[in-house]
Amino acid sequence: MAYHDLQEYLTRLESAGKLHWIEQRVDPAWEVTAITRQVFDRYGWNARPALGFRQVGASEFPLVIGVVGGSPEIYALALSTTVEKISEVWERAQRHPIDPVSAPTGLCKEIILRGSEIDLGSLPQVVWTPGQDPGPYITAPVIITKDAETGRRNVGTYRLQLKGANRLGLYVGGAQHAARHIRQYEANKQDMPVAIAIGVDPTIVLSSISKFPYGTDELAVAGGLRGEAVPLVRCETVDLEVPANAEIVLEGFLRAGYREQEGPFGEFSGYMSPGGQQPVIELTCISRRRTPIYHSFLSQMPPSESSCIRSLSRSAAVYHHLRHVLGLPVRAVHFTESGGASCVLVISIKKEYPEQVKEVAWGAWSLMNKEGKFTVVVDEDVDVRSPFQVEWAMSFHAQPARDTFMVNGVVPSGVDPSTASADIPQHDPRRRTGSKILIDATRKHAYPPPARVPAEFIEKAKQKWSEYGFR
Ligand SMILES: Cc1cc2nc3c(=O)[nH]c(=O)nc-3n(C[C@H](O)[C@H](O)[C@H](O)COP(=O)(O)O)c2cc1C
Ligand SMILES: [Mn+2]
Repeated sequence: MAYHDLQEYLTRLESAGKLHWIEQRVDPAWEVTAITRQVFDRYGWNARPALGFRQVGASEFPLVIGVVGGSPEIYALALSTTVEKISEVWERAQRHPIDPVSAPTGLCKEIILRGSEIDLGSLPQVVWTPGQDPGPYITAPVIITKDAETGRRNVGTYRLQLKGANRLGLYVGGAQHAARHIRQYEANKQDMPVAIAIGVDPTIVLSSISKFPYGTDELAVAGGLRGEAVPLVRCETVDLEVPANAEIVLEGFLRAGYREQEGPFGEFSGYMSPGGQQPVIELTCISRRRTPIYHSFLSQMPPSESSCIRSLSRSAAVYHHLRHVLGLPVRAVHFTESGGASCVLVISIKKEYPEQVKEVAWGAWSLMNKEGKFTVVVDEDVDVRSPFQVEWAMSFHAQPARDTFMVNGVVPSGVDPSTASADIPQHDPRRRTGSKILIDATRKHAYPPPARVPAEFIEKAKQKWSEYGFR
C-alpha cells in the first residue's frame, strides 16, 4: 500500500516504535544537529530511531529527521518492504516505473503565499555544522526542474542555503542532471523555473537522491516503488508540477548567470567542503498544507543518515546493474558507511573464471564512475556487510603484488578531500583526477579445508549450554 503523504508514513513509523518525538523547544542553531548526531553515534545502524522535534526555535513547523535513512529497518519501512527485499523492490520499480498522474488539487495547496507574504524564516532554521556552516540549510529538498529542449522533468536533492526571506543558495555538482538544465537556461540567458517540495511520501525523496540515466523521470520510479502513480498538481507561478501532497512547496527562478558565495558545508566525507560561487533561487510562491511537517536529512561525518541511505540505495543499484543488466554472478554488494557510502565498495561473486573479477569491478565503476575508490571483490561465502569477514578474506585470499589492479587519472568523488588541499575550490580542475584500486580477495586456487569446529559439535555444545554454567 502506498503512503498518501509524509504524515501517513510517520504514523506507520511511530506505530512500529521507530520514531522518537522530542516535545520541548529546541534551539535550531545547535540543538537539532547535536541531538541527532548523538543518536547516530550512540546507536548501531540497526537500532537507531528516527527523530521528531515538535518545537524548533520560532518555527511553527515540527521537524523530522532520520525518517528515511535512520536505519535499514526504517529505510525498508519507507519502501513498505523488509530489509532483505530492498534490492528487489528497487529493481521492480526501475523495470516497471509508473508515470505520475495529474490531480486537480492536493494538500500542498491548502495555503498559498506570494509576494511579500513569502518568508523562508517560517521554516526551522537549522544550522548543521555550528561554527562552520555559514547559516541554516534545507537538507532534504526534492528539486524539480526541466530540460529546456525536451521539457522532460528531473527530480534531484541538492542542498539549499537559506539566504533571507525569499532567497536560496543552491549547490548542484557539475555532473548532476539539474546542472545540465542550469547550463541550458543560462546559455539562452533565461531564468530557470524551479519547484522544491519538502516533506513527501518517502519513495519520492528516495528516488530524488538516487542516480538514474538522464531523462528518467524520478517520479515514475517513485510510482514504481510505491506501486501507485504519484499525483501531481501544477505550480502557481512556474510551469512545473509538484507532488500534490507535499508538506511544503517553494516555487521560484534561478537567476541566469548570477553567482554568490555558497557554503562551506559539512559534507558526507566527514569534512567541510570548501564552498564557492553558486547560483541563487528567488522565490515567487510558497504553498503548503495547513499543518506541515518539515523534513531534513543529517549529513556530515559518517555514520549519518546520508551515508546510511546512500549505502542502501547505491548497493541496490550496483547489484541490479551487475546482476541483471550485465548478467554477472554477483551475490551481494555493499558500500560501507565508514567510506561515506562512496569510497569502499565490497562485492561478493560466485566466480566462474579469473577475469570475471575485473569485469565486476569495471561494471561497478562504469555505473558509478566516481565511487568505489577501494573496490574489494570476495567469494560468495564472505559476508560483504561484515568488515571482519572482508578483512579476513583480504588477509588470506589476496597477495597485494599479484591481486591488486590500479587505475590512475579517473574522476574522483567531488567531495574527497584527499585529491587536493583545502584551499582549492570544489570545482577546480586540480580536484578532477583520482585513482582506484581493485583488490581481488577471491580464492585463486585450491585451498586447504577451513579450520572450523564441525557444526554438529557446536550444535551439541549449544544444547548443553546451561550445563556449562552459561545463561
Ligand atoms: C542527504 C543528501 C544530500 C545531498 N546533497 C547534494 C547536494 O548538495 N548537491 C548535489 O549535487 N548532490 C547532492 N546529493 C546527491 C544527489 O541527490 C544525487 O546525486 C541525485 O542522483 C541527484 O539527482 P540527479 O541524478 O537527477 O541529478 C545529496 C544526496 C543526499 C542523500
Ligand atoms: Mn535525474
